[in-house]
Amino acid sequence: MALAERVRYADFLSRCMSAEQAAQLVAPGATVGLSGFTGAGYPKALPQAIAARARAEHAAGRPYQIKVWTGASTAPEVDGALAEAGAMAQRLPFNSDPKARAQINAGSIDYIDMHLSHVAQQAWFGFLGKMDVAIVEVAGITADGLLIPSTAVGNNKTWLEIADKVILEVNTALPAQLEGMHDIYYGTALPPRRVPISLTHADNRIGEPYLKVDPAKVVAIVQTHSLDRDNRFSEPDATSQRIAAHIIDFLAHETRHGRLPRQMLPIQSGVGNVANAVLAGLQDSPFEKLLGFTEVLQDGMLALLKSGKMARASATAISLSRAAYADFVDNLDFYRERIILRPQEISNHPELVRRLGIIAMNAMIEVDIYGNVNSTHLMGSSMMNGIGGSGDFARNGYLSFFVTPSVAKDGAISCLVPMVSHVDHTEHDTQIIVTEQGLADLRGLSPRQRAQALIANCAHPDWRPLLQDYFDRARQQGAQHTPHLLGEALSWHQRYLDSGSMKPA
Ligand code: 0RQ
Repeated sequence: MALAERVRYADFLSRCMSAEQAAQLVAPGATVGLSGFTGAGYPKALPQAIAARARAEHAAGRPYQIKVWTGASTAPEVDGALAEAGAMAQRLPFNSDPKARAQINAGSIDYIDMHLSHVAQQAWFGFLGKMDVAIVEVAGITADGLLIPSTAVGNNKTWLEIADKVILEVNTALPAQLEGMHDIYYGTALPPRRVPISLTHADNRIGEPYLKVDPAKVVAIVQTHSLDRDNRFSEPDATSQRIAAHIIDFLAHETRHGRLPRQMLPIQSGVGNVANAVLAGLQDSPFEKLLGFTEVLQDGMLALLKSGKMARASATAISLSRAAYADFVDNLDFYRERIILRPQEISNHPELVRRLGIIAMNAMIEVDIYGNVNSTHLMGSSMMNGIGGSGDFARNGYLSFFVTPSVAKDGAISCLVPMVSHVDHTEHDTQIIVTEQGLADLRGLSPRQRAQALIANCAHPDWRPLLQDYFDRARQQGAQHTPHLLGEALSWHQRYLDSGSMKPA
């Protein structure tokens, strides 16, 4: 498709150029705001052209690195390419790319792992420094110079506002009928001038379908024609299905006891196989007219919309497998009525998560016997992905689930441990912990009661006696509010690092 069909704002046509030319506009040391959220809506060409420029500069003996801010994770063409070229000095707020992760853990990229709802406002407050260039993928530009957003909104509104210069990647592979799906809220102001966000139902529209940009800041328009990465998941395995079944039984139980309204509250679901298994489980559940209020809309939620089980879903990104994307494009008129894509400061906003009574479901790495949750670090020091939106939803939701298989690495690691090696969600922020073994409802329990519930319901049978033994011995000495044996509390992790298993010899 010709670029002119997508770029209807005549002034911009003279600013069209190749990705290589546009990469020359990104100076060494620049802070660059990229579009992109969980493998959707990221720029496809510029990051690779910047990586090529970095390699050329390095070959000529000149330094070249940039600071990269996004909505959330991107794709190999972005984080992978930039990391491989040694082009990233700083990265925030979320990464799941293995090449970038390796450099973060080697200490060569400064990684700032943030709550996703915090990013836009902290950028506005000036806490993160100044942004030089925003590089934002769009589906098109209207005759009035408004931007038709892509498959993710993320932090694009903020990047377009705060950056000195803007480069737009117009992706002609995106369906033009995306127009009208987005809801960009321009009512956020800085304290002390903030007003309540007037969203009272998950499916309210409170903004406009377009992103705005000051045309004077647009220094380049680059055409691309390629799809988002294939966001594919394996079929739910037996462990994820058991975790999902525990959650769905629990929701039915809570409804029967009047602690959940009959009309199920809106659902947030983290990414991954367990999340997809829960959504698949909801397909056969008694709940009707479900609503999604989440950050990433994946295959499982699209299927719920398609079957009519879910009425509408609000998110900041659509990350689909190729097969689900084909269905999405074929039925865009149907989905446009049912999907609302918002900036991540709104999709993840604590005010809204609490007001709407969201049911939050997120995966974790490990949990300790008192309910502190580690979502980010392997063995205390090694970054996996980041906290993402898990804290935005878990802390403020009506109900919050954290899920994990009870063991990792073929049983060498217990995911329930005496003390977590890193804390993302404290005992005050967690409610319901689920493994394939069972579910521990920690609401209203004291620390000692929590420990007993977690050990009895969530531990793998191979590890339960060891956890019980730790807890029993801790109960025989020291203060008894949160009994611990400090000399032993992290010994399980140390043993794994030393011997490849947490189990005592
Ligand atoms: O390592 O691949 O080397 O074997 O950790 O584990 O089982 O592949 O985990 O894909 O379900 O992700 C928490 C990371 C789970 C994810 C996390 C090892 C394990 C493996 C990964 P290997 P799995 P999943 C919405 C909300 C934070 C962000 C979030 C995440 C690797 O869900 O990033 O919630 N969450 N966002 O072997 C040491 C343990 C371990 C362990 C597993 N206890 N100790 N290693 N592993 N358990 C989305 C956004 O916010 C954008």
